[in-house]
Amino acid sequence: MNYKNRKDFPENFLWGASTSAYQVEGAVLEDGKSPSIIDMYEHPDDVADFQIASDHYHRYKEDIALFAQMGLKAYRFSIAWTRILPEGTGKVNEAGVAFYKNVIRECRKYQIEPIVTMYHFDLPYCLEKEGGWNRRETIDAFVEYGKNLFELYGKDVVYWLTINEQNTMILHPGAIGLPKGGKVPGKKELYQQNHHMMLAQAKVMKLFHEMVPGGKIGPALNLTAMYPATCAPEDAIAAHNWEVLRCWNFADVPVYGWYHPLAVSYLEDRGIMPEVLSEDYETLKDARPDFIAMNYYSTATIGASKGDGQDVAARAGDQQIMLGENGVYRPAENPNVEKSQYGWVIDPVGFRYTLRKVYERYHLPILVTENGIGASDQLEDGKVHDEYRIDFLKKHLYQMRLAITDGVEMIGYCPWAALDLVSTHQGYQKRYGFIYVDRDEFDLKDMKRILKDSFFWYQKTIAENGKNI
Ligand code: BGP
Repeated sequence: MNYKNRKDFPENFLWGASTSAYQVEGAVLEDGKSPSIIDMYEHPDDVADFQIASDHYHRYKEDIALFAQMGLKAYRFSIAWTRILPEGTGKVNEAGVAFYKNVIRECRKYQIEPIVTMYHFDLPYCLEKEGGWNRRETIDAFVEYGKNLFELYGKDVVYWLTINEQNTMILHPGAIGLPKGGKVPGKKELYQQNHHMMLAQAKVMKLFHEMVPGGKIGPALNLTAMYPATCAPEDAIAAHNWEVLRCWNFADVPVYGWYHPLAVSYLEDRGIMPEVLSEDYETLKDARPDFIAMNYYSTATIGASKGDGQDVAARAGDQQIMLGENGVYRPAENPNVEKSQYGWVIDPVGFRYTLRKVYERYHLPILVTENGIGASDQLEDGKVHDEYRIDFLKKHLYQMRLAITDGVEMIGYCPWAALDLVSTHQGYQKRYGFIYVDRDEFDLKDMKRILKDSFFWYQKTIAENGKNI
């Protein structure tokens, strides 16, 4: 729909940026922190690991001062469970507690709203060794971790995210790494893990509302609209299949307390329905998020499964992510969209479309917790001319402004990433930040922070509250 006038971004719009603990902090075994699964997983030999990352653990003051200079109103970061409870449960590690107190205090010093992700792919390894999310005990461990966080930081943090991209962890477990010599768990096991995470999330949201009056909490999923490859009805059904199985089934549970009926039929038919106790439904129904957080990078285009052995293919540029499923859907090319250097579809209009769908479905305000373009930025004469990033963000914000005009209620926008950090499969070759971190894969150099052109563009955009968009 075209409009004569576009609505402005809301006055208190949270212009932010994001990171996650394991990708930015480094100091993986410092000050009492224990390893998480990410630290123990196998990663490609030719890219940086997470030992040092961007050394944010030691440089957070300098980094947050730069975020303030950029004008950020919000900083989304994750707390490493393994810094707070190195044994997964039990004894609290004071040094870890102090680190995040300091991060939050620095944010508040500059009137930056801290947005905390409780769990960003980094389950304590000690819990994984005992069975991880396969066990119901891990639900209790997550609730205990949540209770600690709400006691420690509930007074200072309003916005909380439970679990980052649960759908990625379940649908593409290899995307975050695999245990050494290990194999991807089977689907039945993964959906059982999913159910336990759903219960953990519901219990934590309930506890949060009891412990942090006035606070707001929500899930952070990777959500994306699907296009049918053609106007063939079979393609439309396939696109709907995958949209439900990939997105709505993960967001319906926290909001409505139910598994989508299409997903239940699929799971039962394939013999991979998790064990669900009758009291579990009460637990799921007993909790509700205050908002939906979503990570958006791309849309997908979907054709009907042909069952000819060629439905499944690796996502372009990413051998860890297999797309397509016999009898469900097969991925298709979309000739109407561009792609990034890494083969990711660039679709700003799809962003508006996804925002509309999410709002229409859940009637909850939306916080965008990731969006951005990974590129091999080049440092030349002390500058990084990342005009492709400016172009990407500008186009996405333009479409978000249209979504706001459409009536979608937006809380804020936290692109990925506040500063350069380790990409899980491409290390520092693929960068996302507004701030360049001067290190290579293995040569740490001086880790100097250098402001990219996109930094100044975002600074101006925030100062004008998006009027230039
Ligand atoms: C999201 C994750 C982030 C980040 C981002 C970019 O799925 O939540 O942690 O990794 O994707 O991904 P990549 O670094 O693989 O390009």
